[in-house]
Amino acid sequence: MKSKYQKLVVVGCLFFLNTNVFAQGKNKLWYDKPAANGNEALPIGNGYIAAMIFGTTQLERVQLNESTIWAGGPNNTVDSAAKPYINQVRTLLTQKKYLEAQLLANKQVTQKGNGGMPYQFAGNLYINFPGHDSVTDYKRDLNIENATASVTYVYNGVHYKREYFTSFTDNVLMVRLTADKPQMITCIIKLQSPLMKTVEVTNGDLVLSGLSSDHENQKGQVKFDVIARVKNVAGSITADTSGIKVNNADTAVIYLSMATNFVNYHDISANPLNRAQGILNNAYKKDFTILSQSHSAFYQKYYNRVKLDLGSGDEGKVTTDVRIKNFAAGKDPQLAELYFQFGRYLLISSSQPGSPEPANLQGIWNGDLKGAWDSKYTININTEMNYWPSEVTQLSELGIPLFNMISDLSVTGKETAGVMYGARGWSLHHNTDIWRITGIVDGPFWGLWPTGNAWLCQHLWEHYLFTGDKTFLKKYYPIMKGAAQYFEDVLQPEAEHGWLVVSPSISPEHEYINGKTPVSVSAGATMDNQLVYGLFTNVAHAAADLNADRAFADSLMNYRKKLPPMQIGKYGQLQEWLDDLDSPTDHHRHVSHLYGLFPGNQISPFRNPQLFAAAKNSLVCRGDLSTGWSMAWKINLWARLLDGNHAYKLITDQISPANNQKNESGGTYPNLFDAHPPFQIDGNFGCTSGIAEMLLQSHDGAIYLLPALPDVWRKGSVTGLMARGGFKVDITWDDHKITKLVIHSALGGNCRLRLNQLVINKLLTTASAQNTNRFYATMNIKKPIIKTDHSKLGVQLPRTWLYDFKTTAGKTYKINVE
Ligand code: FUC
Repeated sequence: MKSKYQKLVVVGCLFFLNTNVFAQGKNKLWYDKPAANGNEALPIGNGYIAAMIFGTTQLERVQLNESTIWAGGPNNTVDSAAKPYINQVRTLLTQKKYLEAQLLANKQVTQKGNGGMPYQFAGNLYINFPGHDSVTDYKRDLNIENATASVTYVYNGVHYKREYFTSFTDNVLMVRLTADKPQMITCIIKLQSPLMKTVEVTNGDLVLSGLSSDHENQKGQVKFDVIARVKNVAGSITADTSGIKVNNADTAVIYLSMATNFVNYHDISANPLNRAQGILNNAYKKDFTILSQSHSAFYQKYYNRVKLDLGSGDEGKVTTDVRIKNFAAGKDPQLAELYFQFGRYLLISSSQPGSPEPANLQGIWNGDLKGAWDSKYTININTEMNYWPSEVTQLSELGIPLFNMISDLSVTGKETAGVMYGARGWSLHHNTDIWRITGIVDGPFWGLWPTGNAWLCQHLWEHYLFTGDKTFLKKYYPIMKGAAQYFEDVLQPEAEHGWLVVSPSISPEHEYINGKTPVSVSAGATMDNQLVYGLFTNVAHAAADLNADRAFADSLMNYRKKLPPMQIGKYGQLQEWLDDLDSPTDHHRHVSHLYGLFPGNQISPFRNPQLFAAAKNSLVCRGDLSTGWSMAWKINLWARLLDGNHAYKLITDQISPANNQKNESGGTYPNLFDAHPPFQIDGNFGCTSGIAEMLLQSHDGAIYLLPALPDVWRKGSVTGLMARGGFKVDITWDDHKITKLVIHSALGGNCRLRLNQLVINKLLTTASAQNTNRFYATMNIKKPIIKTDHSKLGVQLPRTWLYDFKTTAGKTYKINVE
């Protein structure tokens, strides 16, 4: 037996060795107190399971999530009675009887069945440490460089440490409890859930079995199991249904697995207990350190692909909640770097290639049975925004769960297209859930928007543009085609010009004034026109690249000719609707008609400056302050408007302390989660994408380097951002000038660069004419209709230089720019 002194040395070494395992990184969130609520707790996850760590010393709470625990069961919400009313609403809109159209839609073209099922949290893991109430030297952190969290404090002269991660390689939640003196770990481990059916002890394991909720006439059918098992060094463990008791251990490691019966949206036949036991038995064979190393190595394969360096800020000096306050006051601009990487961390942790579900409104971290907007998928901006950073920040594979969902929706949406609209192809409205519902959710003001298929398909096309993956394009082409067929069948001739328009529809969640009454239902909203125009163009290009379906592509081009052009209204604004109905004092959070500027590519300062000026006028009128996601969208829009300082101003609006009392005020919670309010993760992802757009853009015929650099980022570097056509770009800049440029070409082809500076380099030739790289084909759009005085449409463009160089697939080019 070891002497007490020897044991002390061993435990002490382990304790401090562990500290080194989780090396101090620049990109850390840290705090000096436990979380008082979910907006202070720290998120970890692996795309299947997730947890929120509160770090309370006496009663630790770890919120548990499993991405497939949703209320209800397989169903769809197709309204078989809607079709004749949809036709009547169309007719009323053609006759410009807007109010009548609205009233009829309110009654008959509205949610009839359920409004989608909520995503639910699994429950909580509680760890009770008797007596640990007054502690000193408390620290809680989340290291996003290796995806681990920890809590340390001193109690009664003993240093305690807890470490947490959700293993990417073994799919378990791991919690290790250590102290710098032997036999100091005494605690009780419990599982609790509002969805609990039973809790049992089987061979020392604590097993909680639960069932998801009934909701809006749907029976809860997702069965799940959570299992906790403990491995201890020294001391003893006993277990009964009240929990697992650890007594006087040197170390205790909790292994926790979770699983459900969910197989896919129409199959819930799996055995959750077998699944959870299988996962746990496999992981339990491995020690904490081995699991931790493989977990972090797996994570870093994604995370390390992009590095952003904006210099040194206050990261080691002040806690993250204080950094947020300082940032809002104009200090510590480097916090944007942490926020950027935190968005990437959240995507890696909530959306893995094999994840059954894409990231939802709360990512994977909803802590309620019925969270905000059911914690499901809102397709009129929020779901798409979640995936804006994936391609450009080199996390392309993480889009796969979204692509899988689109594939499912193309099946469930076939019924909606056929039964509700009498059309081929597939369609859905502004919401869906794990069961892939496609009917109308909520009243027509929100739900009568059948254009989500076009927006989702943009992600399929963009994935191809970034990766050049033809196998992917071939697989998803029929889905893109199905969406296009739907619009071929439903587009309606508009009375005045004969343009083909989506009718009935809305400009998402917005209304125009008809006489004195606000009305939302409309025909030919600008966003719909842009979405359909983009879809038709992309499908035709896809057909050409696949050398297939020529006749269909030609028919789409014919339809495209008949879509409405964009229109510039009397205030010099880009019109949101077919008629000039915009108000210059309108601050609505949705900026749907600016889809063409971002994420679309139909508005360009170089190709159609008048539309560019009109989009800018619209955005100026809308103002800055809004919900979290709205401000995140505006960061991207201002980046596309080539105004880095305004984009940065919006980053400061977004990264400022959240104020829950004020609706639509945005902001950031202490744990860096974005506030709608309440917490909604799209703003995190949107801001990460916006920062990338400030540094690199590739949607407009060239790779534009540092297109919207704000004054405060005078010096810095970014490596690993992706441009369309498979180009990986590393940029270093000083005094706002590029000093170093490295480009890796994965696919070969012409590389066209746009810079704000003159470069003399033998490799580069001055570019003219069309870019020959097929991933850089720009979209020819229709000439806008202008109903304003042209003086409102002047644009001051930056002086830029365009260069070409030929690349070979697999080669890296260091370009001397000085
Ligand atoms: C849309 C937005 C709301 C919210 C919800 C989840 O309906 O208009 O602001 O983000 O989605």
